[in-house]
Amino acid sequence: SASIALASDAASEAVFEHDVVRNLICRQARYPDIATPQDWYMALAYTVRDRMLARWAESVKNYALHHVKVACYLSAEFLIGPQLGCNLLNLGLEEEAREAMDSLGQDLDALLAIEEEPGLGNGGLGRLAACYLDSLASLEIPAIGYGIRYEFGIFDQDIVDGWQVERTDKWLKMGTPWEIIRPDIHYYVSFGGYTRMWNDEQGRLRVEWVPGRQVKGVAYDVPVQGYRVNTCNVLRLWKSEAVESFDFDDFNAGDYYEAVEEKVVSETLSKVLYPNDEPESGKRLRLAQQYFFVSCALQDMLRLMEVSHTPVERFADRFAAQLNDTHPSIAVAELMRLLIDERLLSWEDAWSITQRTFAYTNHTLLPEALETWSLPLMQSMLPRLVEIIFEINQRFLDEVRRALPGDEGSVARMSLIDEQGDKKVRMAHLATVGSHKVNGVAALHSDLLKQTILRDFAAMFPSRFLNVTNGVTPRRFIMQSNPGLARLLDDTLGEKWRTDLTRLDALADHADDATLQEAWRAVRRENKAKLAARIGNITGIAVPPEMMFDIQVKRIHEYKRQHLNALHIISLYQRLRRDPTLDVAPRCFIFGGKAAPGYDMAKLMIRLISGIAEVVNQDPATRDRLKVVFYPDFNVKNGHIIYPAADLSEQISTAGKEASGTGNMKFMMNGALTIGTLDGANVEIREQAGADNFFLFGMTAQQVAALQQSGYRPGHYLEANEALREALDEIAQGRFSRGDKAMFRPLLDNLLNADPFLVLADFADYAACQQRVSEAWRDEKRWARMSIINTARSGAFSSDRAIKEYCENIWQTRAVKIDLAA
Ligand code: DL6
Repeated sequence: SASIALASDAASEAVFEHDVVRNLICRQARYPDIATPQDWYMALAYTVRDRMLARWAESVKNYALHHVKVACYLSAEFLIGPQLGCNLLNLGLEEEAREAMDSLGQDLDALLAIEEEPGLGNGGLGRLAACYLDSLASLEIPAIGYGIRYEFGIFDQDIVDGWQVERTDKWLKMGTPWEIIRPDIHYYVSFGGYTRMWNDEQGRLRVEWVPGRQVKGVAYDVPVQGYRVNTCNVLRLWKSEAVESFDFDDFNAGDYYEAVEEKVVSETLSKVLYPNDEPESGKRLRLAQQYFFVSCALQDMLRLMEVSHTPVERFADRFAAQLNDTHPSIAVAELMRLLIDERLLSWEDAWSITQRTFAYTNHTLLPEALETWSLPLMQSMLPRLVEIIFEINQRFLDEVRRALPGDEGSVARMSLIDEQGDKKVRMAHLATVGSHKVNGVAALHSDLLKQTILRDFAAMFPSRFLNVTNGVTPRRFIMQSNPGLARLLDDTLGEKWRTDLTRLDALADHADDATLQEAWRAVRRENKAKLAARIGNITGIAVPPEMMFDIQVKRIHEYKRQHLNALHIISLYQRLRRDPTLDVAPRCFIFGGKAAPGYDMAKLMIRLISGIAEVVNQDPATRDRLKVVFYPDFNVKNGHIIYPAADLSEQISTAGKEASGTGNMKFMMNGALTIGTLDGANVEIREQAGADNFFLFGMTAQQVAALQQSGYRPGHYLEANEALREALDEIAQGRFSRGDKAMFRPLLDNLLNADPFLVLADFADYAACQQRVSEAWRDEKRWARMSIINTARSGAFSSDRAIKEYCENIWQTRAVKIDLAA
């Protein structure tokens, strides 16, 4: 494998070109004269993949040879984004590929543009998992990502008449060149049935799970190439299949349809990704998905122990397994089952291995997002797992009772089973009890985690809790998305920032340098012109690139408060209409993001933004100074063009609600200034950038909690603020709904009567802060300086920093150099 990799490395552009044509013929069965762009894309992708696979083989060989510890990232979502561009970048093949395609009469950028992205995640949590895989490979850490190969990822979003319309994401319709199917790597996963106890020949008490049915999980591998290193790791995704493609007994008995049905039901398991922000209750299939991929992953890890002749007792020395939120937390009980029922370890030994193997990352404090599963549902689907959970719970609560004698309140609060009403299994408790480390994803979030939902656990096991602030990969989010900025950084600082983002810091010394500022503005102008052209193409709205681009892209959610942004736009619009001479910085407000299909309020927020756009963009009084755009189908690929074009990044969630945010980091790296609350990682972004280079507004998390406790009255804020009243009034009058006064009633009623995310309470301060933004924008030099400093101080938000912390503080994993020449 090393020699194959070296041969391709040494290869000239002519060999690359030759390989593309060979792949076009041998894999696509097409010859150049009749090849479509899709054929060329596939041929190029296979050519790149071949170069990765040679490195992959060498990486795997080394890991096995040296019995290294492997970090396993268990996640129901991996939002990996388009692959071709980042693989070319990481392999250092961009120029070679561009020239080769050029001489074949093909434009590389056009081919990059036709790639379908695998939408195997909802948003931040799934994208974080993908950034971490990129960093693990780039830092040469042996790692495997384990997840689900959803046939349909997150839905595609159209905007029709201002409303979100969901379309099935058929990302596999043309096939994907990035996966390698491994029919030989498959496992059986049981569901339903019952358990029975028996004594084996040695007199040991054994438990057997007699399943009602089984599903087969087949490995689909996606290679993950590190940046300019030889490490190539794997993302192993499981696809569900029927145990036998056809049940021949049924078939022969003439029951053809029953046989086919079994196949259809089994394949349903990995069919579709569930959108978040919707109640989980009753979603049997979702629980089945979680258990399915986790069981396959753990069986795979046990197999890897076997092939390397390592005794199972050493499992925790060979694997560190990170639970990305509670979605994979059933793994705690499943590893126990595999160790005690199948490997015949004692409970104590199995528990010690389990706790040393797992660590758990919490990504949300929102009560509605905390996973619980109905106990009866779990009992019917996973009877053996429930028995094990009961045993874990009993032993754990005994420990609690010993530590806190007589404190039955703590026992009830900490129990893995919620006994109030219909019984439920609390997955965050299972993950916390079964892990040796628990982390939040930003400093504030980790503190709040210890003060709120996991307070009792933090008091009992203080050393288990830590913070790892999220990070994002600068490969995708600077080098690939913003090549102009990357070149300018190279010219100013040299290239070392590319592998050590903290080196950007030196840029701050040049923040006032007029030449740098001019070059900086030129890069930004170009990025904005590109986005403006795209917006024109997609929406028909003409946006002048000279305007300030004020951008909020993220999932649509009440706590993220896109409606606060919308209310401010309305009030700005009203002021401008009233006084056309008003001196406000011309701005283009750009929104993007998907609403969960069942989340009516979020969908209404999209409709409101579209309605405002419709009015404001047409009005001759304002159309040269205000533009509003809803950019449809925000995804990783669209992010590439959006982040580098932002002047202002909107991070305006109610303090205490956004665990971290990662979009905020992508914007900062690309030189956007942030307007934000003290929430999630905004707090650390402001610390890094300096208070002068961040637009802060709003209540703190403490003030939010205090106000809510003392009885929040939105009416109070309404009475005190005329602009706010007028904005809400104009919505109520149907101004943004083509005269329909009923359309936004639910949204207005919610704000006026409950306002759970304190939009009205923060409005005045937000509007005042936006005024300061406008003033700062007028001073070109000041703005450029602030922008440069933001990029300079963004080094702390590289996912490389986060992964190093995971390795040192949680996983105890080390880099392994893959040397092709050795
Ligand atoms: O940690 C990644 C990402 C954070 O940046 C966001 O702040 C947070 O909302 C998100 N959490 C989820 C939780 N979903 N569930 N469960 O997506 O995680």
